[in-house]
Amino acid sequence: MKIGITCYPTYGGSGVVATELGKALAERGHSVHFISYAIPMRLSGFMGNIMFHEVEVSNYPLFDFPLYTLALASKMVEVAQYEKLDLFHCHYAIPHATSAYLARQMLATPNTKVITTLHGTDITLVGLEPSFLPVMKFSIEQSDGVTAVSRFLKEKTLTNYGIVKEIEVIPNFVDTTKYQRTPCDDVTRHFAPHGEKIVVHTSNFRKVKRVEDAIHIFNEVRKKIPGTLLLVGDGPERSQCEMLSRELGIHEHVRFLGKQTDIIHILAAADLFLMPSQSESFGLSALEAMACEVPVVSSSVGGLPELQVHGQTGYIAEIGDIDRMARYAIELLSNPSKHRLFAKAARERALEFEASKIVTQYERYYEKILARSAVPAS
Ligand code: GMT
Repeated sequence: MKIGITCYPTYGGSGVVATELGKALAERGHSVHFISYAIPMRLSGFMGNIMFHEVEVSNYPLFDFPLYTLALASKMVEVAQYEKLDLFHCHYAIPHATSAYLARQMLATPNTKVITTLHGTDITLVGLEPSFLPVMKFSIEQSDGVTAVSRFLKEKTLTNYGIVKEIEVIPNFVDTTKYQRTPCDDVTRHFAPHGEKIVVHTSNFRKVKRVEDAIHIFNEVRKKIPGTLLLVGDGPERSQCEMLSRELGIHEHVRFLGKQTDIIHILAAADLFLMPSQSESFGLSALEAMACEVPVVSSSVGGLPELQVHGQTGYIAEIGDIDRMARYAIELLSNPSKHRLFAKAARERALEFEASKIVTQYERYYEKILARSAVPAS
C-alpha cells in the first residue's frame, strides 16, 4: 500500500505512535510518506521506502496566524497525486482530519481514503472548545475510517460529539524486543550510586499530566526510602515543577532530564513509573515502562484501567490522591518479592500490546476501508 501519514512531529504520544507505525509498515514493504511541518522526532536513520514531505507555511504579513491547515491540505494533494497514495492516515484529529478532508475533496479522482486516529486531548480537551467542536465533528464524520486508542476514547467521541459512526478501537503498541529490561549500569551508576530506587515520570509537562503530583508522591516516598526521581520531557509546567522540588527541599534528588530521544535505557533501569494524569486516553509511556518490567502507579482515568491491572501490574488511585499513590509506591519499593511479581506481570501485560500484533490490526483495518466502494475515475 502507499500510505500518507500526518502527525505532530513533536514529543507526544500521537507522534510516537504514528512514527513507529510508519516505520513498521515500511519494514513490511509498504511505501510510507510522512507529511508534517518537521521530521517526526522518532524518525531517524535511512529506510528506502520512507519519505518525508515538509509542509511549508507562508508567513505573508497579512496572516496574523499561520494557515497550517490549508498548507497541509495542499501538500497532501500534491503527495497523493505524485505518489498515488491509497490513503491518508491522520494521527490526532485537529487539524489533520480537516486538512485530509479538504485534500480528498480537491483531488481530481478522490480515491485516496482518509483514516483518522483519535489519540486523546484532540477529543477530550481541545476538540470540545466551541471554536473547534463543529469542525471536529464534521471532519471525524467525513473520515472514511476512524480508530480510537481505547474503548474509553471511543465512547467519549460518540457521546461528546453526538457522532453516529463506526469507530474501531486499536490500542497503542510497543516493540517489546526493543523495550525490555537490560542492565543499564551507566544510568544506575549515575542516578543511583548508592542503590537508591529510581522513580520515573515522562510527559510533555502539560497541566493535564499533573507532574506536580508526581513530585509530591516522590517527596512522600523519600521520607521512607532513598530514591531519585527522573523527570523526562519538557513543557509549560516544567519551571513550576523545578520550583516545587526546591520548595520541598528535594531538588538534589529530582532530576530534570528534558526531552530524551532514547528513553529505553532510562526505563530499563527504573524501579517505578508514575502517571498521575488528569486525563489519559491510553498511556503509551506507561506501556513502554511496563515492557521494561517497571510497575506503574497511576490515576484511574480514561483508558489507563484498560492497560493497567490494579494489584498486578501496578496500582491505580483517584486523580489527585497523592497519599494513596505514595502508599502504593512505598509498598512496591519496600517489598522486593512483591516488586518482582509486579514487574513480571507488567511485562506480561505489555506483551499483549506487542507492536507486530497491533500493526497487523492497522493493516487489516486499512484493507477493510480500501475495500469499500472506491470512486471510479471519470
Ligand atoms: O498528552 C500527551 O501525552 C500527548 C498526546 C498526543 O496526542 O500526542 O497523547 C495522547 O495520545 C497517546 C498516544 O495515543 C496516548 O497514549 C495518551 O494517553 C494521550 N494523552 C492523553 O490523553 C492526555
